Amino acid sequence: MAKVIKRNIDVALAIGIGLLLLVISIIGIQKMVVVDQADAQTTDTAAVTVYATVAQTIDISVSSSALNFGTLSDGSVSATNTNFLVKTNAANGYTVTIYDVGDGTTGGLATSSALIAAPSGSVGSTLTAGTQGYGAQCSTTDSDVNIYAVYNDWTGPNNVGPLATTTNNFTSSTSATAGDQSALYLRAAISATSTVGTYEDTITLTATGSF
Ligand SMILES: [Ca+2]
Repeated sequence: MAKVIKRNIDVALAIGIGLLLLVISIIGIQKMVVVDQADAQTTDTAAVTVYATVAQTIDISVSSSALNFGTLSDGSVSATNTNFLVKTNAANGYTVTIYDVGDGTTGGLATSSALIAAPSGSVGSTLTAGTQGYGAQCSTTDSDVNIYAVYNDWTGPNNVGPLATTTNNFTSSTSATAGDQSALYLRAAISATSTVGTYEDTITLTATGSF
């Protein structure tokens, strides 16, 4: 009888020890779980690098692509004009040059056989009624625009600058612009004996950026 009781006590003790070990291990696991929660990553980042390019741009346009002096008279100096606009992101500005077709060799208003010549080289002239002549001038109210001296006499007495089949500097600026506006003026005069005909010239303005 005493042996049975002792065995039961041993069994109960073994079960008790077993339960105690079980509780201890559960507590241990819980602690491990708590440690894992403290280390858990709840945010993360990913970086994206973005690239974009701004290209060099320059644009020149004229408000009138055809000008007409009408019928010239030996009693007056005739004039006509068009505005031109330069846009560029060139940080150091731009230069505008001018050249014309003339008779293919010399600048001027031409027919297939006659020429009302413009001044050549880098020197201008002053037109007078009754004497053949032709040439270009520039005017602007834009303080950013520099007009090369030989073309900067619009307020003078019928002054004109040269037009040639090779380029002359016309205007310039030292900064980028969303739109610098100036005006190309042309003047022409004839004599009493100027050759009859329909005269024509083509003038090209070229803007070159200083990037
Ligand atoms: Ca301007």
